[in-house]
Amino acid sequence: MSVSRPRVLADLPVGPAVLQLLNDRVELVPWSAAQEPGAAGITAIYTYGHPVVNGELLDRLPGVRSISNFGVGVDHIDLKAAAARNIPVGNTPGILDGATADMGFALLLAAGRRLVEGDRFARGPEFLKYDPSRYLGREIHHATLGIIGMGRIGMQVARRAAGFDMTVIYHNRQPRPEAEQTLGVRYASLEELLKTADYVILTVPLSPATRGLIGRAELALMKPTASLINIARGAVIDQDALAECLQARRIHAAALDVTDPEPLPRDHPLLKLDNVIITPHLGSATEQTRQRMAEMSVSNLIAGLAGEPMIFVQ
Ligand code: 8YV
Repeated sequence: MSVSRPRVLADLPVGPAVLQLLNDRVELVPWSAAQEPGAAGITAIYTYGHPVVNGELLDRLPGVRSISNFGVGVDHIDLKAAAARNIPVGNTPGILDGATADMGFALLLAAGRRLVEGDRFARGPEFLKYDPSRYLGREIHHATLGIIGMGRIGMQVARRAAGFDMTVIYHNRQPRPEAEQTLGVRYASLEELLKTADYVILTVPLSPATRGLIGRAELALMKPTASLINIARGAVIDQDALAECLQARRIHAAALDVTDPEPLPRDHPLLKLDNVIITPHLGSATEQTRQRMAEMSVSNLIAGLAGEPMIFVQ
């Protein structure tokens, strides 16, 4: 006798680690199933990647009792709309801070030292003779790092910066005295941070307050030798303004692990520039961290389907 499995809406495919943990306990149905007759039989949503969950979608899925997100950022989910319908949202907080901070630091090093440009050149036909005057970058050690967003990931970035003898300043909605004490970082206004830092790294969640936080005016405050690193969300930066700024070489470089949209249209101006590094949202992309994210998000999904409270919540 076949037992019917709970139907879970997911932006497929969800990846082997998740599938293995689910072990056929649920029936994953594609996002398009929300538009079809039978949508009422869907009892949970599993967000892998960043499919948008809004009130309109939830209204089409009256059977949904919980949402489980693979990842910590939940900006693609309308939390108010979920709360208004008594739908709990689980995510994977804490586990990916180290991996994401590592990636931020990798991008910082790569931007400062022109690693990707150098790699391209070293493989190309023009590299026929070593020339010590080529691809001079900017120093990282003893430089000033400005962290925008002193949350869990920002703090991990600050810890790494200490090993490079960097001076660390930060901007946050509220000053974080405990971070100042334990990490030796100093609070700065956004303006001071942008004017002072050699490296500006974005580690804020995307919210109405942070959307477009770095626009033309903010980029204009940055030093011509400074680099901008984004491991938050693409929409925190006005990308048109950034492309103009990089085209005119008004800052040293940018390194973006996130863009808006993701991926960028293949003809986007940012993709044509040599002073920008773009990676395909690899912040938490280590085997270990993504495995743990799969475990946490599947635990949340199973708990939600059983009508139990989410285990991991922001
Ligand atoms: C995730 C992320 O891999 O957790 C987050 O907020 O940005 C990423 O590291 C991504 O959300 C997967 O969907």
